[in-house]
Amino acid sequence: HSLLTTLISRREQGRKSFAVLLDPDKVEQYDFDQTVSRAAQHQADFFLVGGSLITDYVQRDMIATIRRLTQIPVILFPGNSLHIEPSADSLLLLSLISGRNPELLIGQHVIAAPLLKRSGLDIIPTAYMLVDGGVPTTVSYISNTTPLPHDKPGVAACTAMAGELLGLRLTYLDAGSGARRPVPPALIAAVRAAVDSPIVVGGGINSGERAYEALNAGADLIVVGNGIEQNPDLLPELANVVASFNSLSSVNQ
Ligand code: 1GP
Repeated sequence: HSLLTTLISRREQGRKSFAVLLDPDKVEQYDFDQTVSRAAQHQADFFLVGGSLITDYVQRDMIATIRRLTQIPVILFPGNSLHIEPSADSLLLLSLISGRNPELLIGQHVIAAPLLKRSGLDIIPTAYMLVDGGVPTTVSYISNTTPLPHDKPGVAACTAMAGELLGLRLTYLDAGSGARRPVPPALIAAVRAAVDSPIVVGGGINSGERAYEALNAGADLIVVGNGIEQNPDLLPELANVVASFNSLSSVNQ
C-alpha cells in the first residue's frame, strides 16, 4: 500500500494518525533507539525522517535501526535533493508553494528526478506550506521564503487549492520545527474546507491539547518532533488523543 492510499482510506473512515519526526541532525542529542521503541509501543503510525539541514550521513543507519526495532513505515521528509535515501518506504516530494523560491518549487526536483525514478520509493507529490509560527525557524531561513501569515486563513485556502489543482496529492501545513505557535485551527479548518486531499499538520505540537485542536480542525495526520524529545509523556498523550478520534469513527460506522 502506498502512503497516499493509506491516508485516503483512513480519511474516508474518519480515522486520524500521528507521526514521529526523527531529525537526523539531532540524533546524537537523545536516545534514538529508545525513542523509536517508545513510538512503536505507543502505536505511532509513521516515522518521518528528515530536516532542513543534515550534516552527517546518518539517514541510512537511522532507517536500519528503525527496521530492526519496529515495522512502522518510514517516510522521508527531505530538505533538498541530497536527502534521498532509497531504504525508506516513501518520500514526500515537497513543493514549497507558500514561498516564491523557484529552487524549492521545481529546481531541486529537476536535480532529484532521475534518482527518484530509480529509487523504488513511493513518492507523494506534496503541497508544502509554511505558516508563521511566531519565531524564526530553520526552515524559513534555509528556504529563503516568507511563511504564510498565521491570521490569513483565506490566503492559505487559496494556496492549498492551487496546489491541489496543480496535481499535488497531499497538503502539509508546517509551522516549522520548534514553532512557538502551531498552525492555528482556523487556518487548518479553512484549508480542510478548500481541498479533498489528506492534510498533514506539524510544527510546535507539544501537548495533547494542541494535537487535539489540529486533528479536530481537520488534520488527518499530525507530525511531532521536538515535543517528544522534550517530554516523554507526550507520546502516550498523543496516542490517547488519536485513539479517541478513532474510537468515535468506529462508533459512527
Ligand atoms: C514537522 O516541523 C514539524 O513538520 C515538527 O515540528 O519539531 O516542532 O514538532 P516540531
